[in-house]
Amino acid sequence: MRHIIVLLSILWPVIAATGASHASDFKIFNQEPVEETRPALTDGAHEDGTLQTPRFLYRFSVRWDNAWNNDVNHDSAWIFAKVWGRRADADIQSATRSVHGRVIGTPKVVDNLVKGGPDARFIVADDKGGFFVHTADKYQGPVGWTIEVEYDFASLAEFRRFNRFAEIHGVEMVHIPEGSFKAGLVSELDMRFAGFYQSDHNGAFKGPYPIHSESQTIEVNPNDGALYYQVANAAARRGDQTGVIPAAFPKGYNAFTIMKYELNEGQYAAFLNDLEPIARALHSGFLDPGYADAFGGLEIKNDKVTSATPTRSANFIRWSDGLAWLDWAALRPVTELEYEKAARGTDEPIARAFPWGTASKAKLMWGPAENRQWGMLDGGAGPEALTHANLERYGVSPYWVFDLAGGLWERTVTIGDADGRAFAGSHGDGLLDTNGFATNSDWPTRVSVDGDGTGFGYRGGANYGGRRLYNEFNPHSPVSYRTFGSWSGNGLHRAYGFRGGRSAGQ
Ligand SMILES: [Ca+2]
Ligand SMILES: [Ca+2]
Repeated sequence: MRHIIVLLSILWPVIAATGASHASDFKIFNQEPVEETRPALTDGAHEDGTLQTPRFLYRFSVRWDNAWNNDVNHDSAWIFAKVWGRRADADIQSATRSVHGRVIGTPKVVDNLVKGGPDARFIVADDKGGFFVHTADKYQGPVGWTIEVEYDFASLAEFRRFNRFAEIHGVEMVHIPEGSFKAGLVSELDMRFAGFYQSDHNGAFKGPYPIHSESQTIEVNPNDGALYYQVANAAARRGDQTGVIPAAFPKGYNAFTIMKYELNEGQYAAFLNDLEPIARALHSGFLDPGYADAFGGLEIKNDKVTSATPTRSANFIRWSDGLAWLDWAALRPVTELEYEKAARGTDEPIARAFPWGTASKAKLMWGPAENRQWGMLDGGAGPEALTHANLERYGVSPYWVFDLAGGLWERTVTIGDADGRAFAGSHGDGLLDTNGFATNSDWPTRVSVDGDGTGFGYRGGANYGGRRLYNEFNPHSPVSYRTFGSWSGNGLHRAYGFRGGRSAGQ
């Protein structure tokens, strides 16, 4: 027996969107349920005996300004849903108050919010943990669509009827197309920065290292043709100089997506507000006394984590916090090699180049603007005026990814130790352990909350504010520099943030 209930909006709180017009003006709004289909309360099965799981049709609008689809690539939004409610069974152990929505079928556009704007194209993840939406046509400019999508909440039965509501989340992403590229140093003069290179038979520099296949296994050693790097004195920060990078390790050859901007305060606050109190406390680095002096905007008001600067990059984020957010959002961390691909593109690399393709910052106008939300420092046109000829002005990579150098440090899975090399690129499933930590077994999760760990490192440099001298890591690093590429420091810091990605087409 099937019951179809058309619900009144009044039963379902509509979640206000966060968003402002700085680095990102992305917003999701007008969320509402359309129709719910649920099993009979008594048997939960179809008349033919097959199991019927609860599901419902949901409608929301999404909008952002600097969307594009051009000859190089396109941007997109990764959309996922959480359903909240009071659990019927108080004994169920979970760090989150929600369950993760699984997409049924393909979403559809019911209204185009931009007059003359492009059609939308949807790519639903293989694991149904969310979907991408991007412009179907060649285009650059604002996009907005009202979308209907059906979710199958496999564990929805845990929740009391009428005592639940869905919350749709979105993250701006950039598609990095499949293709070969060269990783590492272009000049042997830079070997002290621990960048990768192709070794000769003696461990000496032969040139950057070519990545030509996702399935290649990469030997790390000082032999002819292998990948190698120098570690100088601070070995633990730079890597073990050995091992084999297996076929499963994401190398940046296959297409993938990476977040367009660093994780921001609004996105992280939404995550914290979905955690039960103990898990929330374990991921609330912003409660550290040092945060007040750290350019951070997260605070607690009426028992909710909130920010007056939701599009500002979130700092005081530990690696373990970032992994938890990625698992919750059904994304995954990116690797050092993916970082270099996203930051460099497929052109012949230039020595000491930043992601914008030159070794200069003379034209760079993107940085800490109003309230330390990254924007145009000269008040000029924003990212809507991006072209392939003005990358340096906006500090973007050839794929138009923002702040891969500068902003906050990029945390990436390292090739420099065994835990990093074991990463196989699995995606988060929206479910966390009882303390709110990521659960993927191939992710480098071996960290203590306030200590160091293994399996990850730091790339791209960061803006430390006015107190530190400018150097190779403040506020921007050239793409190939990896002096801290294997330093798995998990501490809280004003210059430490996060960014993740997802394999494309999965
Ligand atoms: Ca950065
Ligand atoms: Ca998980």
